[in-house]
Amino acid sequence: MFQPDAEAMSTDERRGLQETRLVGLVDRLLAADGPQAAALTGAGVSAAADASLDELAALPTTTKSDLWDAYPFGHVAVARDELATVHGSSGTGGRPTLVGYTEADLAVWGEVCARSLGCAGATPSSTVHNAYGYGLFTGGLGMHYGGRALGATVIPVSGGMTERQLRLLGDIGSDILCCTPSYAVYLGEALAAAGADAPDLSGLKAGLFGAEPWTDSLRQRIEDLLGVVALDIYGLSEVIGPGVATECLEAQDGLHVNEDHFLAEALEPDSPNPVPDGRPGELTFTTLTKTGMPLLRYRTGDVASLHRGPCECGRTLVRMSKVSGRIDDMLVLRGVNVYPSAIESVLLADARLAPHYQLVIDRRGPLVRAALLCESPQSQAAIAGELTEALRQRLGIHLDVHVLDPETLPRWEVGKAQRVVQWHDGPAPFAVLEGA
Ligand code: DLL
Repeated sequence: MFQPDAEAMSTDERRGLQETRLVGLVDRLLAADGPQAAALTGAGVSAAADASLDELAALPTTTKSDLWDAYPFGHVAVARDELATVHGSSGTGGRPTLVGYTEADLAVWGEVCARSLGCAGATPSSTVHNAYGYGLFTGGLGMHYGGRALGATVIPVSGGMTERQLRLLGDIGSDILCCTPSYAVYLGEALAAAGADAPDLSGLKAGLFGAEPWTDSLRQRIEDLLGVVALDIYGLSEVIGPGVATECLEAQDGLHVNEDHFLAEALEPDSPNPVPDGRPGELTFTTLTKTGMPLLRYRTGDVASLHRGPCECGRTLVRMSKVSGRIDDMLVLRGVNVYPSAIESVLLADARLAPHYQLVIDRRGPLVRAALLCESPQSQAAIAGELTEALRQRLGIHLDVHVLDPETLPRWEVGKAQRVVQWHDGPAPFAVLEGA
């Protein structure tokens, strides 16, 4: 553990810390007199002492559209010259979101990302191969600061140039790999394709894969391809970036949320109330210690459940399940609700299929239809039939399944995989769907 005092703190002591920090946060928000101060006074909280953890559900929530309404810097709570840097997300299908960080925020970010690396077994003697993109995206620099805070050696490779990545991994002998899960698959396939010329990656022990949803089935594929323990790391720019929550090497069972900095709730849809622990809800975070752009009860749109109780690694932090999807990604197919991740699980249970797929949501007619495009070198018609049946039996949905030749579907060497394609009108997004 990078910070055992914080990560393994007794839950009572942590609650006391959270309580104090919540009051401090509300104080900062009221003093900043921005949109969240208006929401607080609107909810009857005009003094920081009025806020308490017991009454958390009475405090206002914040949404992405609140951030857009105050774009770019309306939620910044310090003088502009106190901002050390700005990151953000390009907002696939939406508008960009910008997040300002003070020096203090950057220090916290380094610490929580160092904790994530610690979850993967990294130590100051580790070498971290960081293939998350460097730039406005938080993945690259966040894990970079984490590696530096840990005292490890960071290789700032960023995304792309796969052949060079493999060579560096072998030559340097890095023990920790950081990248998206889809890129981990890509690297693993490139390694397998290199055959006898493949570099020796036996030094690689664990990977921290995140920034996009992925399933336990994909974990298995990555572990087989790269010979690493594959761990999930979660985060979002608005809250800080990577380092919000991470799975541990010991249990690989739920992501430990750094809740001394990011108070976690799972909320009922369209309601300020939490769901019971263990049930899926909308992940919502309060940034207890942030100063640049602190957020109260920020609704992430990501769906997961929270679990309390001891973990074999010794951390006492609340754990979140893997993210099953984003609220707005949920598909309703003939009345059945399903997240793309459930489809991924069924697909990857069949070892004959490659871990690449595209889900096309055909919204041209009154009835939403969906097609699943995947790849296999063998018995394509038979596999398509079996997969259609497996999806019907396990998820109760009907998809038009197309099994294509290997290497036909898109790959993402840089950035996040876009597995779901919306088809509203115009030509088919993939030739195989022409005439559908
Ligand atoms: O993706 C931060 C990050 C970088 C996390 C590197 C982990 C590793 P954004 O670009 O703002 O920040 O995107 C945040 O990505 O709301 C989720 O929908 C999704 N996401 C991030 N991590 C995971 C994950 C970074 N482990 C959005 N599982 C979030 C599922 C994830 N979804």
